[in-house]
Amino acid sequence: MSNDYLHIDIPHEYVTCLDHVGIAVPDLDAAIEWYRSNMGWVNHHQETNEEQGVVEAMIGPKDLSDRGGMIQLLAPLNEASTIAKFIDKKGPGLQQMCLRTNNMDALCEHLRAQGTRLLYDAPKIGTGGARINFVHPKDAGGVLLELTEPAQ
Ligand code: CMX
Repeated sequence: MSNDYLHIDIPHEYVTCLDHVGIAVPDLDAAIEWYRSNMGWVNHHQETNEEQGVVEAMIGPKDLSDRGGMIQLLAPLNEASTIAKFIDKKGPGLQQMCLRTNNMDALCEHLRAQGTRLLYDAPKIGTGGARINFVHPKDAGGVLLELTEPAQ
């Protein structure tokens, strides 16, 4: 495998778009209903991720053909959940921003080479089987930055 990506300054060919922003919510159904009745957005995908301690919904406009970023509503599965801790500490609200990559391994190598801290040594499984990792908020200007490589 080529190591060329270690020598580039900006890995623009690997980071393709803003995928979603994640909002911590105490009540998933109530949050879905708020976006339906106020914005007309619908729930396109819902799943439980035990490892991440969340039940989540990906919401967006009904017609996704003109697709921009979506909103991920994140409710805690239990008190030990990252989302439960976030809500306890800061209250409900914006918890993360997620950028999409087409090459998670190359991007993570590049970030580590810059001294940027990633939360996981190896990507974990996120929404719809995507490979995910996170940049620590202290290394990303106070934003918890998720990276996602969608499943093929
Ligand atoms: N956004 C911005 N800053 C955050 C943050 C967030 N979501 N969460 C924590 N921080 C800040 C804290 O305020 C703290 O800052 P100060 O030291 O100035 O107070 C600092 O980061 C470290 O906080 P901490 O208390 O040491 O660590 P936490 O226990 O709060 O954990 C983190 C923080 C990022 C390691 C944890 O939230 C994590 O592992 N996140 C990744 C997993 C995740 O978020 N899963 C849910 C979503 C799943 C999905 O998207 O699929």
